[in-house]
Amino acid sequence: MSTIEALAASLEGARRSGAAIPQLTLENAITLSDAYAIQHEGLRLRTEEAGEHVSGLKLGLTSKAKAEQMGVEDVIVGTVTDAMAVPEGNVLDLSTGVHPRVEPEVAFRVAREVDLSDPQVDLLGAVDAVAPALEVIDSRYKDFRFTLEDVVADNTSASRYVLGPWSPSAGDQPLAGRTVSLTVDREVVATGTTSDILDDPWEALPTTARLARTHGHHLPAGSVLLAGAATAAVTLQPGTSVVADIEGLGTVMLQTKGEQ
Ligand code: OOG
Ligand code: MG
Repeated sequence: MSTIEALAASLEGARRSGAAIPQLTLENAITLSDAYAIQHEGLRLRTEEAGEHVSGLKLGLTSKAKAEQMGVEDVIVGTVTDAMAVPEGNVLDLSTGVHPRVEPEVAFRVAREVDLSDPQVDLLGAVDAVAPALEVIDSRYKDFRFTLEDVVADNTSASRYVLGPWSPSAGDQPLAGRTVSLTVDREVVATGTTSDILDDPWEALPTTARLARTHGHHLPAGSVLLAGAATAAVTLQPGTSVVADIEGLGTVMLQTKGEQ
């Protein structure tokens, strides 16, 4: 059994080289708590050693479509950094990725600093805006296959994200029941509804607070929370234009380039 540090380093190596590795759980007995320790060590490599800054948190597997696609049922949490944020309008170069996929999401802005270790934390009350988002996920494992513990260790496959326009929003704005579509080069490739995200995207706030408290995640002021995909993810190809449209919230676009 390798150490937490060695396993985190092998995932980070796969991310940097673009060469997928075997699932950690094939050779190592990893508990969920070990998996989050590996995730946190991977984040430490990216922040303390590589100078990235935490820009928010993300939930994964909050929709049935995603749970079924990946064969993993539990909701998971990961961390995103400023290096993962792709400003809308920038072209994402895919030549350094492993096997990226894209999925449509709802994002929340958490305006003020919150103490996620506090069981009484009012994360919902700290949200001041909502936006359509695209998440690029890129598993560091071969064939994009993993167990719950593998994907948690791999920071929930986090790779990149793009945010659309923020709409000011307090917790009372209805967000359930809105149609979501994902379009690649003007062709609709996936559709769903925001109700697919935990029945209501607002549920992402208490869910994040609970998972963050259990697994030791933090959120600086002004950070983003990605609530999870509403549809299955779609393989991202170079030289394409991807748009997520969320009814009433607007659209967000990502353009890609790179070698096929
Ligand atoms: C795990 C990450 C899932 C989501 O929105 O459900 C996720 C994966 O599918 O690789 O980000
Ligand atoms: Mg996602």
